[in-house]
Amino acid sequence: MTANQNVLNWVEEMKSLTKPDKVVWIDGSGEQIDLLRKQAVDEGVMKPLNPEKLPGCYIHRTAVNDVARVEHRTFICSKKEEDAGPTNNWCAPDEMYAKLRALFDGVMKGRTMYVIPFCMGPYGSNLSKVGIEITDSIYVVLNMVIMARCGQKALEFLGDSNDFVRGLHSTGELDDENRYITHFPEDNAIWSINSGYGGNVLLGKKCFALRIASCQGRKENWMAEHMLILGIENPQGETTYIAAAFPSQCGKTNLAMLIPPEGYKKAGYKVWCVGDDIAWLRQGKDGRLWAINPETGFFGVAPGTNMKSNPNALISTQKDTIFANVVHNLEDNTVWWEGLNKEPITNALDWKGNPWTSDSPEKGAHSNGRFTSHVSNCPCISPEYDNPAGVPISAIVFGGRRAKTAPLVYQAFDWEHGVFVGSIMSSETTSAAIGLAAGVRRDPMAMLPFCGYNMADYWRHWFDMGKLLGKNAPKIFNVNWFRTDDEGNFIWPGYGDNLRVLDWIVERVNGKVGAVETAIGYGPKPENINIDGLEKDGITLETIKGLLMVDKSLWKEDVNSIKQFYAKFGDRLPAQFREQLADLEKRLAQPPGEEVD
Ligand code: GTP
Ligand code: SPV
Ligand code: MN
Repeated sequence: MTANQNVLNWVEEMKSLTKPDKVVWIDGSGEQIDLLRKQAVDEGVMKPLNPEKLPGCYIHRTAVNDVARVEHRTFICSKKEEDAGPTNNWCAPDEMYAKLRALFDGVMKGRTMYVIPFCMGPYGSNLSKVGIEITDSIYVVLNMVIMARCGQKALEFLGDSNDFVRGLHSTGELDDENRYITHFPEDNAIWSINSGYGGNVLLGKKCFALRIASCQGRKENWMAEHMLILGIENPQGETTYIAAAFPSQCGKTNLAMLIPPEGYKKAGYKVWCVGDDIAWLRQGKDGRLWAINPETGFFGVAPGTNMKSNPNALISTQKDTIFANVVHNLEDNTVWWEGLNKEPITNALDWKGNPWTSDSPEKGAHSNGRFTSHVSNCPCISPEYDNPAGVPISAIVFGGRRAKTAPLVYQAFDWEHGVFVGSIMSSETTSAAIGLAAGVRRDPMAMLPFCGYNMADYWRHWFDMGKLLGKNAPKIFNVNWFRTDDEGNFIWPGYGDNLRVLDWIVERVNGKVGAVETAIGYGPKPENINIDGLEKDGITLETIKGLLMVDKSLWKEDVNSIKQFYAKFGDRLPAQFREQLADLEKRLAQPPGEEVD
């Protein structure tokens, strides 16, 4: 398929290490994929679902010990430990290669080795990059062809260049004590073994597009971020693009595909999804920051997805989708998960494959059960999604799950303050990774598990990008959809109604609305959050005032925990953060500020 000697040599080397019976190159053709789907069904890797109700859809189950990312077994193997930094697991490259060579030696005996050339980003974009994933999992192949541009064209885009990311994966024995998700940023290499769960094995996604790409971006003056990208089109037909970083399972897919509330729809607002998980951002010729979505599919959380919360995501899963770890409804050979609908399920298998009904005490789907579907299935996919230039970003939004401290929305005073706001992000942990302690953890820029180098250097890169962009830098905001009342219920209705908050953000970006200065940033005047039509949810101006309230005593506690977190980085912590923190403490000690324009 290629004459590129760098590619051929590397594939040959991996072949002699893993010793497969057979090698199959993925060319990206429909015929080959159809055959592989049939083969996967024959091998019992996945089951075809009801062809009338869910055409082209399949259900797969991972091993029960293999349902999410494994942060404790994920390594950044840079030569120097300090280059991985205090938030990553580190191992010297030689040591890790030696350990993994032993595990990979002969691992593909009796198996087929698939070679998947893929391109992250639109062909022809100066932001796009090629990777090659070698795997012995047909499930990986069938997911990769949804999630990335795969096959012959990716090799053509690479030409005879040696600049490609080398991904090696084997499901091995699925032994969780020998599970390793390892990254060698200095070699552009990723080695992953003993897992079959998407986030650990679809190497184009978190491993390449965030961990390796974050290192590449630092060297090449661009950014790889855990961000959705969406466009908001106003009734005049002008579209403003926003990139938003929320930690795993904190609402990126939902926000990226939101359906405007009735009033906005009637007025002519539209929301376009460019991406739901990852953004690569670079300064354009016009000086602004432009973003592409390097992926071509959604690897979305199934539970909670329904026709009310996220119709666009649900519709995206109604054809040509691979489901993992959800309920298999045997009654009509379809899928189900908690929060899909209230239909009683009488004859089904749960995510582990055991008989299950609605009366069973345990949940039927795993809370990290996922769907893999192509972006073209999404009714609101942006017409700009495949544009090699990307889309210009006007606002960057950070957010997390905070029951109390963080208000519904606030704006950073400027870029430097915005980087500080991103660095102090924190969120309640979710089931997207195995073995995380329950509670709140710091997750700067939603990149804690995904930054491929020392986070202190990563923040410095953010400051440098701000300098580069100057007056063209996007405005930075923070949101929190997850404040709860005393009974633990979410106060803000969320989902489609989040557009009401994005509306304020867009108005701020376009200089059309004022704000009030609070201790933590610029907040909206409560009456500037549009609540028309929310009376039915019991939302009043008073509710908004409550949601926007900055509780200074909680923030003072937060300052202490920020100091502890920053202390991990020692002298490497950017000096700007010490100033920002001192300014925050000063503001927390002062009376509230003035209204500003
Ligand atoms: P990853 O794919 O893990 O990166 O997750 P994500 O950030 O894309 O999160 P996703 O949109 O899949 O949402 C995760 C969970 O949060 C789901 O259970 C959603 O129902 C819930 N959720 C999303 N948006 C909102 C919201 O505005 N309010 C509330 N209360 N829940 C939300
Ligand atoms: C996340 O955990 O942020 C995901 C799912 O998007 S995974 O691909 O597993 O990382
Ligand atoms: Mn994610």
